[in-house]
Amino acid sequence: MHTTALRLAALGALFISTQALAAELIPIDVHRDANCGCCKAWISHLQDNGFKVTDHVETNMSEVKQRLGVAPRLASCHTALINGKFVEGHVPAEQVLALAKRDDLLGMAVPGMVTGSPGMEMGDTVDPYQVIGVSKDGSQTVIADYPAK
Ligand SMILES: [Cu+2]
Repeated sequence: MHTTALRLAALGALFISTQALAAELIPIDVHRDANCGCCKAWISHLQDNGFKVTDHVETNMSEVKQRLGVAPRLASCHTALINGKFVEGHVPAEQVLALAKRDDLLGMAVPGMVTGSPGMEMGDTVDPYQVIGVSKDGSQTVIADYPAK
């Protein structure tokens, strides 16, 4: 009887931890072009880092970027949306997490398609890049430098 009770307790604990794990996944919407391979690689990077991605295949990404407030000079391939804020391009997951908590920002971007950014891996090559934050007044600031110094 003792053993059964212990087993049940163990099962209960297992169930609760699985539930907690599922609840901790962070929802994010990703808009991308159908033929974008590196966009899919970036989605995998998010999924590997605890995000639950809703994938939107678009026919007109420039219209999506305009609607979400991404300035043309910050543009990359895909555009994501988290807590009402945009994530443009191959932004590392740790920065996306930070953005979710930053209510002073409209969004952040890694402009272009930088070799070595998440989803743009090519061997060991990492070109330097910056994560740019866009404030509500439209001003832009450097949030982070990669590779980390
Ligand atoms: Cu890309």
